[in-house]
Amino acid sequence: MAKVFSKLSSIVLGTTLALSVATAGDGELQKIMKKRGLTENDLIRAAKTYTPTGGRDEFIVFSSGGQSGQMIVYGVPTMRLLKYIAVFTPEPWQGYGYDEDSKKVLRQGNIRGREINWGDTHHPGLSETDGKYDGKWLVINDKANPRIAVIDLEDFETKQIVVNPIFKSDHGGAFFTQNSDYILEACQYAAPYDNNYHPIDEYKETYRGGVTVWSFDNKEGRIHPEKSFTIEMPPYMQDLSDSGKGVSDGWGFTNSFNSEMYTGGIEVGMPPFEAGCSRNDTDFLHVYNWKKLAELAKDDKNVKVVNGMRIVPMDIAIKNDCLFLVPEPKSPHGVDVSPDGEYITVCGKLDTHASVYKWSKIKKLIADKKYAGKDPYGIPILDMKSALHGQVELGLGPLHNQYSNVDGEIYTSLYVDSQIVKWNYKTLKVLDKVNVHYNVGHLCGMEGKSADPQGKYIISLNKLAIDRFDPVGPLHPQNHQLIDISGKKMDLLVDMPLPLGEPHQAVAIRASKLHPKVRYTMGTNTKTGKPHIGKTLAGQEKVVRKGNHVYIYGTLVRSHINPERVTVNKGDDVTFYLTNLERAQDETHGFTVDHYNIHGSLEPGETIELNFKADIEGVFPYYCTEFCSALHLEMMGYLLVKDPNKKYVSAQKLKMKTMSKEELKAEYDKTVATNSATDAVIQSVVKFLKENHYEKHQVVKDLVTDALDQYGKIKEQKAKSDEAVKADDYEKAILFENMIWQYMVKTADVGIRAKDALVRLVATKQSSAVQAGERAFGEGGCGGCHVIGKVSSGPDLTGVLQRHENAEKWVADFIKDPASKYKDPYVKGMIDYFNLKMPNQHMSDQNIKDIIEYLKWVDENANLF
Ligand code: K7E
Ligand code: CUA
Repeated sequence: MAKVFSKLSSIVLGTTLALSVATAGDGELQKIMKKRGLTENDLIRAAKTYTPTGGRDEFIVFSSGGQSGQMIVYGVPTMRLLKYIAVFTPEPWQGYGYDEDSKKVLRQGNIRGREINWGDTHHPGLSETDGKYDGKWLVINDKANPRIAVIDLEDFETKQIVVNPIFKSDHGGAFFTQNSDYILEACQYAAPYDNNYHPIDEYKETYRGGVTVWSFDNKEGRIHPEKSFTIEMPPYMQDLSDSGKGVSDGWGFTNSFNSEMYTGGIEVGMPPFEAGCSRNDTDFLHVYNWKKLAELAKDDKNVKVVNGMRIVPMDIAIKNDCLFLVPEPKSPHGVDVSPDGEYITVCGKLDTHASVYKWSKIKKLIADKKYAGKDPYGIPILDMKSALHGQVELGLGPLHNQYSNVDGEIYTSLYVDSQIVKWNYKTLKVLDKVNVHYNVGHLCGMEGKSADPQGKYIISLNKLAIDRFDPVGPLHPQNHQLIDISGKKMDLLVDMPLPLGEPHQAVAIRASKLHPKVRYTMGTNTKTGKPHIGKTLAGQEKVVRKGNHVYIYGTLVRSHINPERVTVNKGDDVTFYLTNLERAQDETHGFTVDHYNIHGSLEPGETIELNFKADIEGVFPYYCTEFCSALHLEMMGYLLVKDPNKKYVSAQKLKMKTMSKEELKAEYDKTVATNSATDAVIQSVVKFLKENHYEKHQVVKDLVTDALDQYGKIKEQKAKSDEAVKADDYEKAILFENMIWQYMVKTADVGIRAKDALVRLVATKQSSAVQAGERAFGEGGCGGCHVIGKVSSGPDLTGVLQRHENAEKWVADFIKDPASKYKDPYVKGMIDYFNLKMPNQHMSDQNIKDIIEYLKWVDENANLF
């Protein structure tokens, strides 16, 4: 309470308590460099990545969260973590897996009736229009339990999980086709399509790989399994994939690493998989016409159905010229299609070369039916040499590629050499190499796998951190390293440890393409986007019993939960339907009932459902789990669970001393007086807002709506207070007056934010010098004593340039060397009045010049302060 009051008094009195901060003088930078052992290059790198408070990033990265089954969101170039998105794994902060609606999404991922509560996420994909990222949907695969999840980029929540019913693992997904009609998901470890036992000796006959082509609705953001199909492929252990684009649109490309069809067996005296899978010099790049196959798959004649999945058998695909193999250096990993779709680069882990295939050559070989042979399943094999544009020696362990905005430019990770190579896939020339820390896997370029790569940065997604960071035990974080690629030479800027799982692949998109919402329509089920069956508005709160099931229709708004007391019988089923009534940005409330293992996160406007059986007797506090307001701790209630078969003896009532009526009346008067003082502040803000036509600015309008929303609740409380006074119940009246004060504080809080925002908008535009001046004013600590528009612990500076002759010079001299003017009668008077001397803040001449510009701007807009 004390904290709130001091906040309010600062609102009422208009004073700001700030401490002055020493400015960085000229020698300061040198001092810090010396102390921290920084070079000039370090400073340049810092300047390229550092973003002052309030600044935003240019790109947003969505990284797989590896074994955490989640996704990681961070910004570039700051490498600041922004969010973890819960996908295949329960995540209590977001309530994911702890409230009913998110559980429904998570449970779509059950496999053969079993709940699976983790995932091994590998490859995120962003939805595309014409091969360019459209910022609408994000998908990711789970390698361990072959599944694909769809995340809505309007709210960064997982909306759908689809299980692949015939694969036993997947890896080469999730890859959108260029207009997001389909998502490709390639199998990894070959296995029988059905769920039965098949001896491994029958590997060649009964084990299969393949690529599932999931039908996707880019408007609605959902996969439609019934419109999807799988292309049967040999058990070659399909690996990474990519979908064609531009000239190769309609086709898909998938690597494989076990064309030997080796089946291991250390225990029966065979060499391990790793030896047997790399015996041949080449494996196969699978080239398939998914577009034509999608048409064929619509006809029941062309498919067989296993576990509900429509499968196009190999012979149908072969007969229709839809499936081909091209040899590729053994045990490859990444396959990446160029922005125009003409070049397909394959990197082999065991080969030091990158192999660049040319789509027009492959196409011609297919059209001419020029086959070098057939594999044991009858799939035509194209001649490797004739399909190749060329090969380039890059180094040890090339894995994955990304593109930049420069034509022909490609970046490849070298796992064994721990390097990134920049080269040209058209001229086949190596251009530059940079060392990264240990063992890079994927690379993440800025929209680097779209038809419109942006260049600027590449992120090296390293597998090992080893000694890079402060030790945190034998399990180390992963290390993402940001590399500037805008110059001729690559320049490694900064490291970021990622402590959640192994992020295999990450995708980056321009931040300007994302438009997430700040609130939901009131009462939304966020998982379906539809009104929630438990939607409850203010005044509709109720508790309904139906047999042994108690339904609570409740609401949350700063700072109370309605209802605050719920009593049920032991053994009852309990359902909480809760709606967050807030409209204000970032006013999330959390909700839990202690001991019952439930938790919900309610974003503004969201309704959630929480279910449990009240199977233990007792008193269970429930509360809001987000520090949502000054009175967040008070945002609570009690669930009382009593045993209907038990007799409870009432406890002896303690005699408590109470206040006299006079004392109560005095407290009531004091509270009322505080309220009217607060109201006066609110009215002055409202007057300002109206005079300056706040309604013309949507941002401010939203804030004012939030503020008035709170203010509007006062009337009802006032009526209750007056009623209590009439009934001579001052105790109750004080409580209602306190409630009024709560609403006023909230109104004033948002109102002042609105005012600040409006001032920014209606004031004359700040030149860059004015902006620099304002920054220097703030960072230099001037605000510690001077508040624009108010007398604070120093004089108001509005009009300061009118107060002196030749004022610009006067003020500049004064800032530069205050002591030189301490004897000036005017300054002396000020010193006596404020009992403070203007200190020397060691401002640079440039800072001072900018501050003068800022003060001129202040004068121009004096009416606003
Ligand atoms: Cu780790 Cu793409 Cu699954 Cu390569 S993958 S590194
Ligand atoms: Cu709502 Cu804390």
